[in-house]
Amino acid sequence: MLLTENAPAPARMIDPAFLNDVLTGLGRSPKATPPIWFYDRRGSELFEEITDLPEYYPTRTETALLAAHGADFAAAVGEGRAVVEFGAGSSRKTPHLLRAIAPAAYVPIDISGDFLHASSAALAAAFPGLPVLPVVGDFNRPLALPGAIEGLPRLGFFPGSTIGNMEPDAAVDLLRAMRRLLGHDAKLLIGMDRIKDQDRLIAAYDDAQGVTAAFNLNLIERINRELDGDMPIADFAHRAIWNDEKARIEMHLEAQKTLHFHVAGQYFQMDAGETIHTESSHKYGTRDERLLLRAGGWEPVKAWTDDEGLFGLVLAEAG
Ligand code: AVI
Repeated sequence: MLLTENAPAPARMIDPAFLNDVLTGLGRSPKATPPIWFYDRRGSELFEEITDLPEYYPTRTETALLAAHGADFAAAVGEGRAVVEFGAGSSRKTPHLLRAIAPAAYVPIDISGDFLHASSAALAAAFPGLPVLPVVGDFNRPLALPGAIEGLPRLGFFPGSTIGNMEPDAAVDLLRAMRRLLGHDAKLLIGMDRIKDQDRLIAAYDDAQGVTAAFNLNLIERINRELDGDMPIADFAHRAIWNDEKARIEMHLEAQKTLHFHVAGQYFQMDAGETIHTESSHKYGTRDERLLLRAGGWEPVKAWTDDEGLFGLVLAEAG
């Protein structure tokens, strides 16, 4: 049962937030752009391909955890909650949780209306009788939950280690905002990628088939197409670096020679070897993940991991 309260935003020619982030990011030193801009249609397709790569363990590991521990989730969470998923539900992960805990409603929140409505329709078809209430919006900004779940206890669901793409201070702010949105008796099930062997991490972000490189370089295609840019894509190379001090994989686009280009009429220059830092993917140890949750107003109560300890799924209660 798909119930829509919010209409998708109308399509625009130039997204002013994208323009502002790119011009500001290319103007600073070192250059950096926020990772949200990877996800145009092509970027989203490439990300889906990444999740199937042999080197990219997070998606299959987390999905296997969700499939394996349904009885535990049901015991810890109980029936009749409203599940609020931060991000459009994935057809691979979300059904495992919904089947296990028999929720009273399902509310996926995503900034991309098209993607959200497609995934919501698929989940509504798979769970007849479950009210599915998609909310189009940016969960990094204040938003309202549908009136239909008023009074229901909530379970926040934030899989995929998406929290890892945020700087730790922004991650704490988001956890606090989730805590406020979900209420005092809420629980949160969150996926976090663990710190591990450096070679394994780098391979996951620099795969042999070059899909992650294409995903990173697609940002340049998007800037050229949507922001009237002339960035020479062939003169950039994908780099994935482990930053040990900050416990994160960084993706960069490295200039292969001195470059001169324009974006929206503004001139930029890059030296050979200079990079644009396009994404950080923070990895958390078992203590770090608990510390992060507590700082965000959540008390961790249980955690599940795979045999190799690659990925953590943590259940926390509103603190
Ligand atoms: C979406 N996010 C959790 C992915 C990650 O692993 O940080 C994005 C990604 N970037 C490169 N590969 C995957």
